[in-house]
Amino acid sequence: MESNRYLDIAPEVKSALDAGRPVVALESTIISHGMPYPQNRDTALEVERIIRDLGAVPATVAILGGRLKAGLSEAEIDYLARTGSGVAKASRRDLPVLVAKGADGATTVTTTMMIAAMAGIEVFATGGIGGVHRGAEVTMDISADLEELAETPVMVICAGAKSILDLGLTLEYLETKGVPVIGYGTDELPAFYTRRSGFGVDYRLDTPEELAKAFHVKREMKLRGGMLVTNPIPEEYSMDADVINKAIDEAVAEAKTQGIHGKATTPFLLARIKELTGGDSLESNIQLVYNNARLAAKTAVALSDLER
Ligand code: PSU
Ligand code: MN
Repeated sequence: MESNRYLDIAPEVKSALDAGRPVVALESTIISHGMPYPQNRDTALEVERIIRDLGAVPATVAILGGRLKAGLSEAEIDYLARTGSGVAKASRRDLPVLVAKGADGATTVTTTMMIAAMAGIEVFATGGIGGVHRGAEVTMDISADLEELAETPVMVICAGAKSILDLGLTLEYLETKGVPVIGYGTDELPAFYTRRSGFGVDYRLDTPEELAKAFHVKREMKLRGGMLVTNPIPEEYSMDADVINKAIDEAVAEAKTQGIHGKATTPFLLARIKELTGGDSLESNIQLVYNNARLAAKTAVALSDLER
């Protein structure tokens, strides 16, 4: 990979990459804007442990003091967790100014993919991605995450998308942009808190080896862009669809009444859903992230076997 004078790769991550050993990237907006303290810190550290236990190296990504970081220390993760929304949520358009100012930023799916690709990391685990918001035909609120998936060669493993988004339009957008949407062990797009959405995925693949092979082939063909793997939440942690959808509808309506827009929309909706479901959604959220971390670690291991 091309060197980048603004990028710091943690020593452990660097030596794994140099040796062709598996590495999994992790985002930091989920830490600062996605969960309350201290669950956000504990989850971020546990995700790293899960990945290590499965033989891969975790690389949590963020911007600290204007440096693009691939791999954080425990103290840096704790800092992002404690500071919460006091850290800027950094998407693609935010990078130049944050770096020029020497500021901090929590990376979204978009910027985590960008920094992972700069570092040479191919697999990235998170909870949910951004997408086409409900009402986007009027508001034009479409997450930069979808554009990044079209451009940047990183596999993103998530639990589908929350129905704060218009899932049908999100799939249409990804189709237009040429992004493969894979269901892991399912033909149906998972809806984050629930295993089903009623929308089909493009392909079902059933093993980490199959995921790795598809990504490897894409790379060998030099095809631009990423791949979206949607991994359903484990049955025992999935939520009642009526309960969660009612909370989501209410949160979306409140955002509209209060005139919330731009980068504040997603964090507002996530926080309101958490309040409306009284913390049940937080436990589901944590468990699905662990589940995605396990799949990402196994896939990174399979990919490094193929590419070595
Ligand atoms: N959706 C979730 N949880 C999250 C996010 C989205 O279910 O934490 C975060 C991710 O960092 C994602 C970002 O990349 O929000 C998308 O923000 P926006 O919709 O403003 O693009
Ligand atoms: Mn948006």
